[in-house]
Amino acid sequence: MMKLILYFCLAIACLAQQVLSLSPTYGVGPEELEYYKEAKYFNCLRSNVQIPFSQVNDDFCDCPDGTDEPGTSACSSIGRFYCQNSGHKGDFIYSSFVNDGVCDCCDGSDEYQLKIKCKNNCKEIGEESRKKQNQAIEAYENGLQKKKQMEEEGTRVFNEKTEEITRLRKEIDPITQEIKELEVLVEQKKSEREVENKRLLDEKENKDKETADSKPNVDEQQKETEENKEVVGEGVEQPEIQTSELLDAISKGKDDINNNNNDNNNEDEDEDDNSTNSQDKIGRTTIVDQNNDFLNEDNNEDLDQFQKILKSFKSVKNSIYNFILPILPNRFVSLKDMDLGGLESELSKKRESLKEKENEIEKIDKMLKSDLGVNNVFLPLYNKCFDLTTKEYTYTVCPYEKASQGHTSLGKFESFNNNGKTMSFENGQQCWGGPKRSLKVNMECGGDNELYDVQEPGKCEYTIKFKTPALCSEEHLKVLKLESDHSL
Ligand code: MAN
Repeated sequence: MMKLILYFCLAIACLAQQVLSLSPTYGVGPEELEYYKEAKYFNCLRSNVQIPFSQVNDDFCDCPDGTDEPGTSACSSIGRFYCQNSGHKGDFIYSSFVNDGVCDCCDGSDEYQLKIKCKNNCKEIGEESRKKQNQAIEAYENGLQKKKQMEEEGTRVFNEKTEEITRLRKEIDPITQEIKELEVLVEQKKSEREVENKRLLDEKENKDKETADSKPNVDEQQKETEENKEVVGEGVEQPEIQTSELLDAISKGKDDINNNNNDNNNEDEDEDDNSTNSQDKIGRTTIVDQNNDFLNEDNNEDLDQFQKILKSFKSVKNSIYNFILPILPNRFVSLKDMDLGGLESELSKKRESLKEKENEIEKIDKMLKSDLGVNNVFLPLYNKCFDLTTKEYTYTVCPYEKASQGHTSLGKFESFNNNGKTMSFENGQQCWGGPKRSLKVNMECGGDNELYDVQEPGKCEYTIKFKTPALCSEEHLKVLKLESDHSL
């Protein structure tokens, strides 16, 4: 029994000896070493209390800030212990981890009471960590190079777009002027046509009246004339050939028909005259010689055939006419020589071209006025989209535009925040029992533009990380290199 008490006392003494013999600088970080130099008194570092220096690292917490026990766990809730970790990099752990039976420092210095035997594996860990650090530095340097390319591309595109918008703005004025002129011409043509139509109508009414007076069966003749009218292309005035006119020509024989066709061809060149001429002929050709050989019953079939051929010739001619006119360049057809259809088609082409240019100007203007970062570094991200596919969804982020989760909108681009490091997308699809969906894209330096690590920290409030060369900086590279040097 006496022996046991002796062993116990020895063990306590050994332990006390171990703690008591702890150097006052044990567990002190390199920046604070100077405050732990041997002296009569120790000034607690972060509180206005002075204690005898002999009480530093005596395993009893005296300073309210715990700074008198850097190497023990006595001030467990507030103190910090510094692991030297030679071969790797020094690090702080909570004082409560000291001598708790778990190896926290890679050099094992936190477990000096030998409750557990810790291996010093700082060298291996250090080598691995340096390898990773070097890779990170390499990736960063690569990112910085790509950033330069993005800046170059951004500035080039910015200048090109500035030139383009200047050119487009210059092109707007003459087109607007041309549209105004065309509008006037179209109005003119319309009123001319109205006048002409009215004149023709009056004239026709007069003729009909005259014919009615001189011939009782004029109604039938009139009906036949109406039936034989051609359906002409929209907006294009066409020569009318009356059946009676044809019959008249036929009654005079083939030569006359040829002449008549030639007349019609000439009329195509001046359509206003054409209409007048054909109307002129109405009255003159209404009487048909029923005894003409060519028109006897045997020849009715030939006549039908002939009329069909003439009709198809006219419709082919009309189609060609309608097709060619709109595509004929202006230098071949002067505006004042165009008919109403041609002018209207030209007007709508000009209006379309104006609209296209105005839209393009608006688009470019919006882009040039956006926050494109220093040296337009973000401009290469404009009009681009990036995807991240997880087990559940594909997330798409189109910087400056919109973001989505599959088909669900996560919002429209709102602004850059957090010193240009976060892109905010707001007002996405309403969440069931929650807010409208929104997304924060947190950017950091990387060798490529790439999304990763999507989270939904709040219901329908999403975050996603975006690696981009645009966020790499020379200053941060210096910090990385410094950290790497310190870890040696
Ligand atoms: C969908 C997704 C989820 C979201 C729920 C909310 O399932 O958009 O991200 O949390 O809706 O109801």
